[in-house]
Amino acid sequence: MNKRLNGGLAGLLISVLLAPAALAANPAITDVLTADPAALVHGDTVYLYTGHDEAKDNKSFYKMNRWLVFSSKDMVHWKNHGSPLSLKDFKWAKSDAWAGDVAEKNGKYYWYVTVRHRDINGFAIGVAVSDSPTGPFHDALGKALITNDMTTDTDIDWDDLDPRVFVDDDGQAYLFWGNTKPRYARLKDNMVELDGPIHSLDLPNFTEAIYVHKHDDYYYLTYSTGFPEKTAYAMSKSIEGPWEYKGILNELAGNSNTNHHAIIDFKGHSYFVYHNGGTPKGGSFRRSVCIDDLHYNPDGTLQRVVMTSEGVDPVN
Ligand code: FUB
Repeated sequence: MNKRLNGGLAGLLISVLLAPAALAANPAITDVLTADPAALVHGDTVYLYTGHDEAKDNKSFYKMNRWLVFSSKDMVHWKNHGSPLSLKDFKWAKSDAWAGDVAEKNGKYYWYVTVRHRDINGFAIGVAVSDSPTGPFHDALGKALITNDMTTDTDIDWDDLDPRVFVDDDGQAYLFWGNTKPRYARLKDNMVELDGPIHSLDLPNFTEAIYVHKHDDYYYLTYSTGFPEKTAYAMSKSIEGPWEYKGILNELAGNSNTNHHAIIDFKGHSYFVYHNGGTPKGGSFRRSVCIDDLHYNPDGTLQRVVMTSEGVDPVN
């Protein structure tokens, strides 16, 4: 073999061998703008459910008409499953396909979403259902599950948004939601009816994006606080509280004035999934999902999230 060719092949081989494995980076999704992440672990796969920011710039407000689904087996490579749910799927909705959350129950997948109601003033929460985590989803009720006239103790019409659905170890499902005032209610086994009254919670400086998860012996309630938003958290031994406030979990998310998040355990690691405006021309109305590690202290408290450009390592 000629010496030059031999050197070229050897060089190629060395560079292939020394090349780093696929590395993650934040934002984790860059081919489309993604906001308000929700995440669901099913077997060896994570499903990521997001809103779609379509605003042309960051000067005006949100332009959001549909939701998106992605999946990954390693937290680094994400498959785009397109948009199996949009505003048009809710005949009673007017506009604003805002934040949602997904849970599995009895072999079906329930996607709770925020929209503005066409006939009842204010924001509302609808629920879509599918036999598959990637859809197609359809309106499970043909009407809203929560409307603004069900919660009359605030004088704003955007207090019924940002649903978080949490299914406890005993199978009981709970819906948490709210802006300004955090609320929750039990869900019936059919996942499309409330099972009892709507309760209010008392959390310091609550803005929105309430999220509840369980890890080992504790329940964690995380939420956006202030504006621009940081993420704060509280802990409890019971899903019904009382919740003990523990402080800030995540600082301002760069150039995004909102800080919507989800928390999952997957393949032995814990993750904080959030959004910032980290793509070119990104910002508060042009957001992108990011993923960083979440660490628990031995006493169950949470270490403050370190938001990184590098993102997380792949897991197998
Ligand atoms: O995406 C619209 C709204 O911004 C969400 O409902 C809030 O949580 C905030 O992220």
